[in-house]
Amino acid sequence: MAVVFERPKSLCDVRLHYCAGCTHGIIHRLVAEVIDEMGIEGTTVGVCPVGCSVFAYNYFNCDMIEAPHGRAPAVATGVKRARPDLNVFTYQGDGDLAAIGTAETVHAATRGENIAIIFVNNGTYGMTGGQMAPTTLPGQVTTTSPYGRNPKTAGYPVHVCEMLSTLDGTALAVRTAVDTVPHIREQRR
Ligand SMILES: Cc1ncc(C[n+]2csc(CCOP(=O)(O)OP(=O)(O)O)c2C)c(N)n1
Repeated sequence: MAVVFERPKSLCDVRLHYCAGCTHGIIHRLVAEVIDEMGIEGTTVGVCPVGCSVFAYNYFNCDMIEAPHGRAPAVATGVKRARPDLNVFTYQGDGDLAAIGTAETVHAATRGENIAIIFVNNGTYGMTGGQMAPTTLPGQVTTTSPYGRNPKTAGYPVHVCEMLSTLDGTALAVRTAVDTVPHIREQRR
């Protein structure tokens, strides 16, 4: 019988701790599928953030490093420069990447570091209870903006892809979504 669906080898056979409806599981799977497809599981190193995906090192079947509070691009830079033969990726939320880690993100991009950054933007600080994040949209309700984000007092959201795409060192900056099957397919591509 033909196998039509199976767990990627690069995803550990353990239960994910994410809440129902969270898309970290989908995105983990996509990353693992691509690692499998490229045959790079033995040469891949991932760097995890703070936030809900802080435990991503339990889920990927490759070498993983924990670098919380937005420092993942800096740690990934060190790994890639010391071992250019490795494939290095970071996996970060919007609180981690676009708030406390803005500087590391921008400077790794502008230096043109040869790493991949998987930026999971859910528009809130998920792990700590859904507070307003730098990427929260105007009018979006969060636990700290119960009447919706007001740009007059909370400022406007940071458009991370647009910001990074202005930098000469950025090789590729793409925004995709995982809310529908076509979007998931697009994201994988
Ligand atoms: C300096 C500091 N401030 C606040 C926190 C608390 N904290 C832990 S995770 C997190 C939010 C992470 O949100 P995000 O990166 O968007 O990831 P998500 O949980 O939504 O996947 C915060 C504020 C912290 N750990 N350190």
